[in-house]
Amino acid sequence: MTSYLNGLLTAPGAGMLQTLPTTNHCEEQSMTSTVFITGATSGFGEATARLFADAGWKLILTGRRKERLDALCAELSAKTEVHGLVLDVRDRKAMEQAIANLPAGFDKLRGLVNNAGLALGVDAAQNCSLDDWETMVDTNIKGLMYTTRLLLPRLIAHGRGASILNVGSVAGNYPYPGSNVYGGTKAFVGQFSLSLRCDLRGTGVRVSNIEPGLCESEFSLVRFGGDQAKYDATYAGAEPIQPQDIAETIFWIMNQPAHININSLELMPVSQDWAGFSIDRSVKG
Ligand code: NDP
Ligand code: 8X3
Repeated sequence: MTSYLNGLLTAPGAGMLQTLPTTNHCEEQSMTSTVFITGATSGFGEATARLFADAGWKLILTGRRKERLDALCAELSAKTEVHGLVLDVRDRKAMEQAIANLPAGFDKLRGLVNNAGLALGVDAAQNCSLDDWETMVDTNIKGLMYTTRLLLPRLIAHGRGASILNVGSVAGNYPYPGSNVYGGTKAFVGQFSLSLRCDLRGTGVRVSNIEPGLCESEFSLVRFGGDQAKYDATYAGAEPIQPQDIAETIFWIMNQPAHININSLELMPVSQDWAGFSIDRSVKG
């Protein structure tokens, strides 16, 4: 379900009451815009791809799972032009090659959604696997870094109205047991987003970081190694945010008037808040 109808763009959030006219929303509306979305084979990335397709944007979609990517590209091709790239964001050479060789018609970019990412495990640091830590760093930090650096020239060439939307997390803002390296990678995303804004001064390119809390997606299956019971327990009774909610938030941020930059946007389901400081009461006097 999309939340914009007949030229009306709706502010983010479910059950929206407030509608905003698209007129003057962005000077670029009249052009066909292209957005590059990493991690479009499930969750936020897939929902975001669908929403931008409904709005007529051209899509460059990436992910490692070819079958899923092919199916999505085929489906969305009925609505817009789509270019699929089976890519692992950790593979710098493959990223360089794919981005250098974007086909005509997809080589001018207005938007980048740096979404591909993952968490592996919730073990205490002293019990974690270094391999898992490296995978999170390579994906959430280095993959995002490669994508951003390689696409920056195209976004700068677009200039005013272009935007980079990074997907951070509440885990980058607040520590919780087992967030260790995952939280660290998302803190990087937040600080990198702010720093990018400084470097892009004068280019017209905007940078935003969304920081979602509990959202229902394959994220938790990946995090718990495919354990469906842990997945179910994570979301039970919590009414978590859905990928469609995130897609609408991303769409709203990237379609703000060209003179506005949403620096960061943190969102949680109403059911989630902060547990408060924890205290170890086993300390012997
Ligand atoms: P999903 O697991 O549903 O989606 C993750 C996407 O990232 C998939 O499309 C996956 O595709 C892609 N991906 C993972 N690793 C790589 C890689 N090495 N190269 C290319 N693509 C990769 O999870 P979400 O949609 O929930 O997560 C999207 C982002 O949102 C992540 O950055 C996550 O950290 C963040 N986030 C998630 C929250 C949640 O509670 N769900 C909350 C806050 C932030 P494929 O496997 O095909 O490569
Ligand atoms: C995912 C949200 O709270 O599991 O980034 O870290 S959380």
